[in-house]
Amino acid sequence: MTNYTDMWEKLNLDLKAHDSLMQVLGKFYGDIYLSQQGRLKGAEYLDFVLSEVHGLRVQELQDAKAQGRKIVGTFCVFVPEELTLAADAVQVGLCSGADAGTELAETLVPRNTCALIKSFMGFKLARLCPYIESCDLLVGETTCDGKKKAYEQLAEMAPIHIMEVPQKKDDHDRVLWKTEVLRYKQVIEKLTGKTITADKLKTAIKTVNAKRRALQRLNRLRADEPAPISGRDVLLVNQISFYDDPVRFTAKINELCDEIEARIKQGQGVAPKGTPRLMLSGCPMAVPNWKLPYIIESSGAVIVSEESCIGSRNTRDLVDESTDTLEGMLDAIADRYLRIDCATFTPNTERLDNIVQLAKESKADGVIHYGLLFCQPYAHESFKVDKALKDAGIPMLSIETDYSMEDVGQLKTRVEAFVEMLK
Ligand code: BJ8
Repeated sequence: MTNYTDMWEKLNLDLKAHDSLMQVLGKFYGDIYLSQQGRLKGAEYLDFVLSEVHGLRVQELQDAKAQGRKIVGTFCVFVPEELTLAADAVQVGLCSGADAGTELAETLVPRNTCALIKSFMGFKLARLCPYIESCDLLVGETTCDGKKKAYEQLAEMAPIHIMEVPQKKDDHDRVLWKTEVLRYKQVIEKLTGKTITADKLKTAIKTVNAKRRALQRLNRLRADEPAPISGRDVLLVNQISFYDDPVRFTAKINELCDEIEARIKQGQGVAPKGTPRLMLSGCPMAVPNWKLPYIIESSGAVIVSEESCIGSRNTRDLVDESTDTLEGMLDAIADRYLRIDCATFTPNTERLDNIVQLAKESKADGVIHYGLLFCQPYAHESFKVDKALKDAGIPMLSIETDYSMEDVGQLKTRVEAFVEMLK
């Protein structure tokens, strides 16, 4: 096994704390993932990427930097990866799903801040994340108040550009958003010293769309009955999509889909026919936030879809590929990203329609609405989601939690009761 200690040292990680984190993560992964029965062969790619999460991929980033490429870290699906790639930079997602550095984070953000924000602040402050330490630029965005204010603190520690995401989707909001897309184009061009041409942007749009198409294909296939792949594995696929090389990732996911197609032909699944099928909806589950999926799938149900930014919300819409002019492509990018139905928008009625549609398409028997504790936007919308699903005849259970393990027993009892009711 390659020793990455020198690399981590150069990145100024706290080696001792990092070692402990890796040990916990390895055990957690073993318990939740490697214990699964009937996994697909293609899941070996997932296991490999995860086993090298702070190793090989980080090494690749250092190699890219040595060749003059820049690394851009993001916290939200509003940052257009197409522009980052067209400027020959690498984009990595930095949303964090682990309880790490929380005490340090709470010296800069209020205690009643969601776990996701505390996590990325904690990772930075405790020097635990080789990705954030590899970044030449962080890109934040004006979505929820918690993130906005946390970025002000982060700006004291690292170079950061903030994209202004509008709160509404009227015509003048579209004008603002297009301006922000253009502003990001200038920022990334300045960072990399490369001009984004129509040809480069076209290629980048195709690359990112291909990644989304592979994930859409995976989502269509898993709608089959019996479910051919576990929700845990698909969540992992979505999590990995934020930091693996996009071309390699797309090829691997398409291979996985080929294998699933063969499995479907043989009528095989990860759980017997008739197993209650659940959809997850709500806040993103960043790696290694696998707590709730594990609870659900060890309570006699299988997860068949995720209405979340680390799920369908990020893959549902493609950038229109029909235009060849630079201006036309920038418009297509602005339009595609403004279709994201994040709960920070008001109103956000399209999310309700999208949830009902996805629940039907994935043949979900019920929905679990997942809110991170102290996340106001998603907690508010959970009431409307409940009503929309009730009107469609689909039962919903609302769960609020964080990254700690203290409530596992209590959550399991509630999930088991919900699954029993669906039976
Ligand atoms: S587009 S969902 S990735 S903002 S959970 S930090 S909302 S308090 S993550 Fe998100 Fe972009 Fe929207 Fe998607 Fe705030 Fe809520 Fe925390 Fe959240």
